[in-house]
Amino acid sequence: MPANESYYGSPRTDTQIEQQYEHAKEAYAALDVDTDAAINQALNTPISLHCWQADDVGGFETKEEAVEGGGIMATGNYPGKARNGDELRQDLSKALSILPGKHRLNLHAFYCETGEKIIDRDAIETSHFSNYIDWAKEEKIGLDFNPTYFAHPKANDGYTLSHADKGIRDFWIQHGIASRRIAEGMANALGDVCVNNHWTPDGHKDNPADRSGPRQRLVESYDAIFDESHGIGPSCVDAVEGKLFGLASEDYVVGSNDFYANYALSREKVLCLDMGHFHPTESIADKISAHLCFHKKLLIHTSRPIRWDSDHVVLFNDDVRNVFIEIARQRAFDRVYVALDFFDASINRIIAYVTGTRASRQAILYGLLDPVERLQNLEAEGKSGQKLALMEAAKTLPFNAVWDMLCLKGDTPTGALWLDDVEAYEAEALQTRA
Ligand code: RNT
Ligand code: ZN
Repeated sequence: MPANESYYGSPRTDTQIEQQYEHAKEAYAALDVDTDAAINQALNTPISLHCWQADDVGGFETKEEAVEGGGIMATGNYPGKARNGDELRQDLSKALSILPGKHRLNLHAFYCETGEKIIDRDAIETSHFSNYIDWAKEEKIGLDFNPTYFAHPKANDGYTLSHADKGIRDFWIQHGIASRRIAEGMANALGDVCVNNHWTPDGHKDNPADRSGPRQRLVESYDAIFDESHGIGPSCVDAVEGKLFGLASEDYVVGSNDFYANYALSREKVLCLDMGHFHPTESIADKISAHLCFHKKLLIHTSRPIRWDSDHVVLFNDDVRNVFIEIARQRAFDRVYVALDFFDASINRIIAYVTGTRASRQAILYGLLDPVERLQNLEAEGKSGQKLALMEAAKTLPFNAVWDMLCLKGDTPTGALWLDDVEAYEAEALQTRA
């Protein structure tokens, strides 16, 4: 192949991309859609990249023996996973270099770097994340955080914050408080806010006789974590994430969506909706308008369940498009935080990051290109047939030309041309990892 060609598509000049864009711009303008504004907004909508795709949700704690599980599991053994913080940051820098738009890094507490010292979860501090803070400054991105209420000996019973044993609950409460201090510390170091998302695996495999006790204890534990007396400022933005079931909690999850929707509303916390955490025929796109009648903000975890909460790499499919069309139709982009949540250990992990992040940003752009004014006017006039037909026609507008323009403005390759770069990185940096 000549030097400027790629197995993954035909590279085009800026002029070619611009010319195609001009045609697309006209097609959208005919429906009152401003493609320039949509590109700008899509580029400026932050997407928080989850650190855990890089190492299959393993974490980097210094500990005596490995502890696994806690309701989530990555499957696959593709070579090259990040073995420490340096490799993780190196991989993320590579991914960021081929991703258009604004990003953040979403860290989990068990990615702390404590050197030789064993420091348990109730005692970790912002200083154990200083390498990430320095890196975030270099990359000019924000940081988000998550307490890790799993993969720990005190999570082996399947209960943490809702455990019947007060000693175990107290340990996890201290971890929750520590996570909030770290989130505040990271936010202040970067002059930003930090979304701190709480998810616990607590639940029961089969027919618990008491469904109420753990839920009441979970309320009390969270109330202790969020107590004002800790003096944690508003730069730590706490969110809570519910779930339908997990591995070994198939029958009962203490922190269900109903639980957290009510908790978040009554305690003024952000409600997190993960696309994989509902019955397979439920769509979170339909839930957004219901929750936004009451909640000020939502955190969306873009994910892709296949038959169950399998956390597959996000693709540009109807589910994720519908979520962002819905947010666009409600003009609610300033009321949602967007974060990714998937992990696939069976493919090149950089490809997983880039594919899932680009798909999420494509869906954001797709939502912003929806001819919402016209559609809502038609509906208001009772022209439901015309509305439906226009919705259908909008699906095949020249979206790709607008996306390519976004890539050009975001200084990244179009299509799948970035794969050449990832393959070079794999040969140079990943294949040497044992
Ligand atoms: C688990 C939740 C949660 C996790 C991360 C690692 O089902 O989706 O968000 O994936 O905390
Ligand atoms: Zn999630």
